[in-house]
Amino acid sequence: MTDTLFSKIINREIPADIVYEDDLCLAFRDVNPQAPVHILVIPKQAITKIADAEQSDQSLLGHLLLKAAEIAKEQGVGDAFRLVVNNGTGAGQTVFHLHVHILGGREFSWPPG
Ligand code: DGP
Repeated sequence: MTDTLFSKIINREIPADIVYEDDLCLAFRDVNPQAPVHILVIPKQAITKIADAEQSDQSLLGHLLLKAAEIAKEQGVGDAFRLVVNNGTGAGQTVFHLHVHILGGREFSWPPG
């Protein structure tokens, strides 16, 4: 896949407010927050979107979700937080490097818009 803004954040070519990093993933605050806590968790291995993930990505995808829940807890949002993965332009995906949004710190309604 082609490089995106998020590869540049991984490579420290553009700045970000990084809250967590390990060998597999990076988490940083969204530049356009939609909630008091809005963090993106991305794999260092670039996957364009969740629909393009493969069986071999199973453990990486599990890692992203487990870390997202841990980070939400660390950020003090309690039990009320939302994880969102937008897939494709029609669903609101604007950056084509898989990312899990962690949203917390406010009330959420359902269905989402
Ligand atoms: P999505 O619409 O699901 O593809 O989400 C992309 C998110 O990425 C969006 O909420 C805004 C955020 N974003 C875009 N560019 C940057 C950037 O350069 N830095 C940071 N921290 N976030 C960005």
